[in-house]
Amino acid sequence: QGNGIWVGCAGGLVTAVAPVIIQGNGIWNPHCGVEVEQSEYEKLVNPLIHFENPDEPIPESDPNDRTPTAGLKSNRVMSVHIDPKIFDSYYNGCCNGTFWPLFHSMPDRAMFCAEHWRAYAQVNQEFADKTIKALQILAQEEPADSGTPLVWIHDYHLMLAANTIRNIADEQNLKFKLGFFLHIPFPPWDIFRLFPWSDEILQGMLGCDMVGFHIEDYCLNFVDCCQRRLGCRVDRKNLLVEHGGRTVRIRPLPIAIPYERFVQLAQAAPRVIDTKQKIVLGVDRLDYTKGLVHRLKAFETLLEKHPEHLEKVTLLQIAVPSRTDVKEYQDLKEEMDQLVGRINGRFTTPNWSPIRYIYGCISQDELASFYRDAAVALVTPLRDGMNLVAKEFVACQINEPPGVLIVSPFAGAGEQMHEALICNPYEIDAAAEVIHRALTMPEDERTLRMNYLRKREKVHDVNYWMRSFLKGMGTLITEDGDDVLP
Ligand code: GDG
Repeated sequence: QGNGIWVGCAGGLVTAVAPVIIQGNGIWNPHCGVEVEQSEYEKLVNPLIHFENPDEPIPESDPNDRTPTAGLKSNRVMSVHIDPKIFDSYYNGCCNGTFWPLFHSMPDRAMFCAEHWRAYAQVNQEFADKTIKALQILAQEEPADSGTPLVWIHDYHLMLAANTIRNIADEQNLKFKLGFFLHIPFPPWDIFRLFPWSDEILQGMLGCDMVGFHIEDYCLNFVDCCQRRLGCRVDRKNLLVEHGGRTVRIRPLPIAIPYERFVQLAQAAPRVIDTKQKIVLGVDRLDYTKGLVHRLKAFETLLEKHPEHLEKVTLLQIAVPSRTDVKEYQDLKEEMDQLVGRINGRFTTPNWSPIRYIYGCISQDELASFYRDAAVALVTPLRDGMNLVAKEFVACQINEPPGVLIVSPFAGAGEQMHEALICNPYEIDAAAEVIHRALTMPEDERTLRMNYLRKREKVHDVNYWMRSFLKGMGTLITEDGDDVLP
């Protein structure tokens, strides 16, 4: 950890948002880890608000500084200093111990704790205060005709901040637009209402002009909660919620990937996998929402029921360490270690092991090579906001004939990527059959399905997502003056 940021952990929000922010010379609030190459890091010029490491205050900006954290030394940086104990209650407690499981519809794993909630409210307040300061600075600096500043808040870590920002900024007559994007699912009303302070979350998010979710189901869940918990007037067809005398727009904006970048990575990546064997690939943060235990069991069932795959097919599972301070995650690691050991012990022969398990983070080049050369990708979360791995796999499938994508209907990606094989991860026997079908699918069917999948991701890439959000906010005017959603 240096200057309050962590380098080296992988995650969807970072992979999706950081490149567009870097390209756009924009602002970035890297409070939960950034994984970018050093050369890209140097271009990360204007991070605005981030957590400060109290032991290492941010030095003055030096234009000749070429170190990885140079971006953070810009004088545009504003730090949010959080006491480590509060941070623990906020991040490991409320964010990852409560919201993460609850919003993934796994309430039995969620803890409800007033102290964690207070820490969450405090951190959100501090982010809001810094944002107000930033708006004040912009108001003094910017010429009057330079447009309205956009505050774009990301994810479940900051669901209260918008309402606070709006109240203070309105009082001070500051010009701004407020947008929010949630990277995880928004749960149905019946799950959401389990959280004792759920009304405050809704009010927090309704401080925005527009709230974006990956898919329409999450939008409808949110609209439903606003109506049933707060009594708001809502328009389900047009996804509008009336609150505090304003109309808040709710939008499905499926996140995507930098498609061309992954194609290029796949073109350049060296061959790592021995192609004599068919590889079934899994790439996930080690998280209980990703369905890894179910997946290993489905693969075991495949080997049991279809012994023709013995010594011919290998499951290559990358599991990136994640939230290692949280007990649930430590327990999952233990369970995975045991399960991999048991299945390998059961089927391994002198020349072959059924599962290759990498617990760690690999380089993007190596990842692209795996994506390109795998015969099947298994994207089978129990619940997932979107899932970028499914999209990255498709982008990297440049070999002829291509491989097969298997995706869970409980991921946002499963809602969008209709040409993939759909697989319910809870149904172990059926999942094994889907893997068998993928491994034995005729070449022309594989090609047909993959062509459709690739076409969609190519057109609807992460820049399209970004532009759609900005258009929805009315902050992006295209050449023909059109500022409505595509
Ligand atoms: C959240 C939501 C939503 C993984 N292993 C390695 C590695 N990765 C990268 C992948 C991908 C990212 O991590 C994982 O993204 P996902 O979307 O699959 O999942 P979350 O981290 O849970 O992301 C999710 C996303 O936000 C965006 O809105 O899609 O639903 O949960 O980009 O490539 N990268 C490298 N080495 C690895 O070993 N370099």
